[in-house]
Amino acid sequence: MVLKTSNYYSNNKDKLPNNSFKKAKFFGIAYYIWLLQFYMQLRFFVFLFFVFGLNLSAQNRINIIPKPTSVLDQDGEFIINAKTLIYISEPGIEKEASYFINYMESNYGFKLKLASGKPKKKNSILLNNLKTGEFENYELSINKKYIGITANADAGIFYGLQSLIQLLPVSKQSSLAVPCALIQDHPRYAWRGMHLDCSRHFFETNFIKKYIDFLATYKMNVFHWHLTDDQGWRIEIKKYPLLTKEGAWRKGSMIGPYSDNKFDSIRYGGFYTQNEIKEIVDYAAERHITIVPEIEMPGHALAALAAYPMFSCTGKPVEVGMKWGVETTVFCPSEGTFLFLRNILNEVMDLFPSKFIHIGGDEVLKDEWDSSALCQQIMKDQGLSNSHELQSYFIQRIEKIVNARGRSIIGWDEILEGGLAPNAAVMSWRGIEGGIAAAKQKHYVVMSPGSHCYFDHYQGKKEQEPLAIGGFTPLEKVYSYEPTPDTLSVEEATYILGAQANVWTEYITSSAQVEYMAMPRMAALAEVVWSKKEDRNYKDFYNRLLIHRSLLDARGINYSKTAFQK
Ligand code: TNX
Repeated sequence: MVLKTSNYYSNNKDKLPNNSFKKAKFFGIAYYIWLLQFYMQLRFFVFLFFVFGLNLSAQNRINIIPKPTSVLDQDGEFIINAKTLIYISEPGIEKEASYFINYMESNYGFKLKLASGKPKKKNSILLNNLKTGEFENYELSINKKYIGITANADAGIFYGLQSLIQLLPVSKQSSLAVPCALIQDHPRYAWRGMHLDCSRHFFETNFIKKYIDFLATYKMNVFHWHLTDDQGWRIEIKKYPLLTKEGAWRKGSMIGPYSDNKFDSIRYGGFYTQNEIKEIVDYAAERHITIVPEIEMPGHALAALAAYPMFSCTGKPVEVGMKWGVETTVFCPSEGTFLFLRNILNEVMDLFPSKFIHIGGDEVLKDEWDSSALCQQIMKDQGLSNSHELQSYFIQRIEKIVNARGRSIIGWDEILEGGLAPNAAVMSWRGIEGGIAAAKQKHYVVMSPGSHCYFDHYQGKKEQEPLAIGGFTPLEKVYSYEPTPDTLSVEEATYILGAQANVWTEYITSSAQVEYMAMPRMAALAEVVWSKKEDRNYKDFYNRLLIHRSLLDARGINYSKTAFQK
């Protein structure tokens, strides 16, 4: 308004008559008008400063990703130093407290102490678990004297600490100023997932832990660990040692673009021992992350069949895959195979306490089944009319094994074909249709469509990016994803557990490249699955991310800069 008036004034000033008397009179009036203008402009700038200036500084002070449900920026700061004491409301949350103590020690070099006795509200951090149920919400209250985190369960305390960590200055110093604020927060979805394919390329346990730490930073709670595929079996199974002795190693790998059809002849492989797996499961649990292991069947099973060829329909020897893609050699739906897979799954379930066990189910070529006399006989005996129904029969047999241990299966959306197993959850990857169909049938769904959730796709112009499988999924596109399709009724929508991004690694050969492909897209997805739908605003996210980058830099993460290059 004022700016407009000032333009108006300056425009009209030129039109005044050139007469000295009138000029003198004019200057008198003009002076007063000018004074008035000056006063109004001053008021306007003071107003701007208080309204937007303070707001801006609020935005700059609190840049948590994913955006919390509500943030009230308050005046002042709390200073954390070596004398700050941590109090816990009850013994259960010592592990959250020690997570924070360890974090502080390794990042800032001083060790906070866990205090006992009546909490003192002075230079202290009070962790208060109300223990009212398995909720993930928390309240983080920071004032000049103390910091309080109150939650209904351990997970909320952990998430409150993650928010606090994001508010700390990144540089190493002995007193750390944290802005005073009141933050109340809870997630939108129960399944906030990230996947990693460790078959096509193998990643050491230390990197798996680092990856789990990325998830923890963004309050993600499911790590989908893709452990078996055509190109390598990566989990030690005591009963079948050849799975890792032979199935974990390939003679060479495809190199360069798929169309070049070129290979190296370098023996490649690796696997996780059961002890390593236990350690990683515990590491994830300390960070409130459930690991959902994936054991692929009946397709993507070449590595297993290279070790135990008797479980394919032809029984012919095969080699661990060197080429990416889909193989015709798959598990045969024979009783021998079901026994083999039952023994494997039992060891898997001994290691992983997750409710869901991922059994794959995608891209099953039916060639061998169609030409197998045994398969024709099974179809006849079971009254199955086609090979899709045979696949459904296969999955239902596996479901019984998993359900017998009180667990549930989850599989890629192909498990809908030929009829969904009674208790199966569906991971929708070929678009969202599979997810919609499953939700309408009252089955749980995790959305992971290739269009928005495939982090093996390019995130920038192909010519400027390292070789990837294809596609185009830039940061903003990930951020725009809405996991609940609007075609579902309110009741059907309750079956959408959440969403997940997949990091397939055919073209991702190193852990540094995993970081590059996953970050910062993981941060965008975290906001999709955690924050309020109505709060989603790419510009606001992007501004917070610009500041958040310093944390990624401090942690030495090889995140992609593509989204920041304009
Ligand atoms: C399809 S997603 C696959 C994977 C590949 C991926 C590459 C899914 C269930 N199957 O085997 O690695 O595409 O983007």
